[in-house]
Amino acid sequence: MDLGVDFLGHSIKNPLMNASGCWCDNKDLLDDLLQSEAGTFVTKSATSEYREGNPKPRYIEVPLGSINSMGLPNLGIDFYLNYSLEFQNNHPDDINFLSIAGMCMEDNLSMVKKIEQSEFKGITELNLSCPNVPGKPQIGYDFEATERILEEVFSLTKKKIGVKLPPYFDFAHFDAVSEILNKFPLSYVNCINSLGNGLYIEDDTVSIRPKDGFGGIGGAYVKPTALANVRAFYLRLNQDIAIIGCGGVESGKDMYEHILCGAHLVQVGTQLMKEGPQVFARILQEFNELVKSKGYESLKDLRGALKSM
Ligand code: YRO
Repeated sequence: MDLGVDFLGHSIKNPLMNASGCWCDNKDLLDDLLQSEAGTFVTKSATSEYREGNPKPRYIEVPLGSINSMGLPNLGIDFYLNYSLEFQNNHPDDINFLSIAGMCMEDNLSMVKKIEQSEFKGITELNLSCPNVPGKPQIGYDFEATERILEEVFSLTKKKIGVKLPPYFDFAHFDAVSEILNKFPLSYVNCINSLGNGLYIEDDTVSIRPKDGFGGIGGAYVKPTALANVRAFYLRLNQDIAIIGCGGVESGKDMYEHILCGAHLVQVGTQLMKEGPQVFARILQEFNELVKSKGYESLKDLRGALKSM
């Protein structure tokens, strides 16, 4: 089957890519993604300046997934923007995603301005798990702050912007967030970021050093939550807002389920960290066999086609 996707007018050779934060924080890792079978890629969430991030160990793999409290280690917006500009010069028909997660509103707005003033033709992903005022939850869980940041961002740029959302668990929250997102000319939403502040214990001890062991959960643990969020937003958002699915994708079947729920593109995080960039070729092959056996002739027929009982 032809796995090409038309994503907001850009043609992408297949729907698979990395999840932000995974295999994308420096030039060598990003170059590995370019060499892989992934259809496109997203860079590590950037801040205005370089950040060392939290003390290690800050990421561990566990049998059913991963836990992390990386603390936003990144090379700063200039590096990821320059990498993206060089990429588009060398691959004029392709696009990539540039993720930003400012440490405060000003930080986000100055990065958006910088991107606006550049020749960047790809899509900016605003990570709504970025810090809010101390004592408040992350922006994505503070609906007034979510609306405020989107108002500010869209007042500064005409370029394409998507948002990375944390997982939501309540229909009232799906409704409230969708109502806000539908007010803006958003390109897409990406569901989901890691499931916040889990705790993994080994030998009576927490398994990562920062934050007394609390960290974001990824992998098989989060797939049902990820699929629910993809589906919930697919059913509520304006038709012209695309969906990226992220969470628990280890196999062609997982990728298939995300698209069935409404995803246009599908991201691989924990499994990419476990297996390396060869993961994309394997999942794509498994996906291809599965859609063929199910009798689908195009991705368009599959997308959103989840059946009710
Ligand atoms: O710790 C991280 O850098 C991190 N880990 C995640 O699983 N998701 C994220 O969005 C981030 C970066 C943003 C933040 C959680 C550190 C505020």
